Amino acid sequence: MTRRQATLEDVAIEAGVSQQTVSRVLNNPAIVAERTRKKVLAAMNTLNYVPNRSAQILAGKALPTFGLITTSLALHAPSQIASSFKHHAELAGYQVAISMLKTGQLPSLQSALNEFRAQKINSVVMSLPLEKADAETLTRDNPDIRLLFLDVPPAAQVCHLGFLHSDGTASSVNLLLDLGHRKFGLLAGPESSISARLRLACWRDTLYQAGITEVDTEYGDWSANSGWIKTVELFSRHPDITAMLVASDQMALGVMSALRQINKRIPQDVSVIGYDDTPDSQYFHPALTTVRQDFDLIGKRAVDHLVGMKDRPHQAFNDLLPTTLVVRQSTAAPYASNAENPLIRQLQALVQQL
Ligand code: IPT
Repeated sequence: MTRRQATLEDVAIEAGVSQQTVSRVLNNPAIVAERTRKKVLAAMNTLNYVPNRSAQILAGKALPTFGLITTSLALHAPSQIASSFKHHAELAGYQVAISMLKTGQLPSLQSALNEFRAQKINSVVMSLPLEKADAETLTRDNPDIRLLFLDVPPAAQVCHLGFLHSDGTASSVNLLLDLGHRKFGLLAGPESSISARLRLACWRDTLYQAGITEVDTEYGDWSANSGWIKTVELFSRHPDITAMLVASDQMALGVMSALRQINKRIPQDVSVIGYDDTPDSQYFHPALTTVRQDFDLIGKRAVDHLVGMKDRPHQAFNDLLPTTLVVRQSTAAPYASNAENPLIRQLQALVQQL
């Protein structure tokens, strides 16, 4: 015998609230107090309640669902962001519909937005790199949708939540300079990526300020594979590099593997600093020194913004979260300057006497 489908009334009785409250949780969870919302969601769970989405759409109601348009989730950082956004959206009573795009071209972005619009989804996070003009066009052409961008130039007149790259990049260059490094190799992300360009510009600025102007740069595509290939290329031109700045931990994984293959020890011969601090990075061998972007925080903040943007949908803002250097075992003084260290010189003299 099939069980009768639970109704909205059943949920209200189970949760001890009015039917109107249940309906609010379904259509506009942000206006319901967190405790009440949790009680109603728990009752829905217990009763296996299935909301009638098509009726909601037919009634012209916006769904308590956020859209997420993201770049490849095979990349570690965007998948961390998606996971955190989904987690915090659920806590706030929202589902997340995901659209994963191969390119950030305007026509494919617009059709992804149209698809969300057809499903009555009117709050969307854009977790992929977009140029200023493209982000502004999408905002202007979709006034009925709240758009929050995670990777656009800070000058764009749109709603922007991102990371402040300058803190982390400058402190990683300064750590290496303080350790005595002078021969740097840079592995940037793709030139099409806004954040990759910002990180590269900041590395270079900090190095130039320290008088280091001759620095070779390679561009990867964020994958570990590109990290491997570009490192081999870089070291075939400059075997004397002692410090590598890498624009993502995933590429740093490939960098470290390539360095081992060409018989460079990390950190004795070459120091490596990544960018992201995805949870796996502390288990790289050696544990990776890297720049931390708080992916849990950006997911939570994105939810807060989408809920808050209800009243002021298109007032442009820049909310930049800090980045911090996390020093682990992949960085040390360069081998040559070890020889200049008085303690090491004394030890070497001792060894020679033996
Ligand atoms: C950025 C990551 O730092 C980088 O490693 C790569 O995965 C890239 O995303 C993919 O677009 S994080 C982004 C919020 C700038």
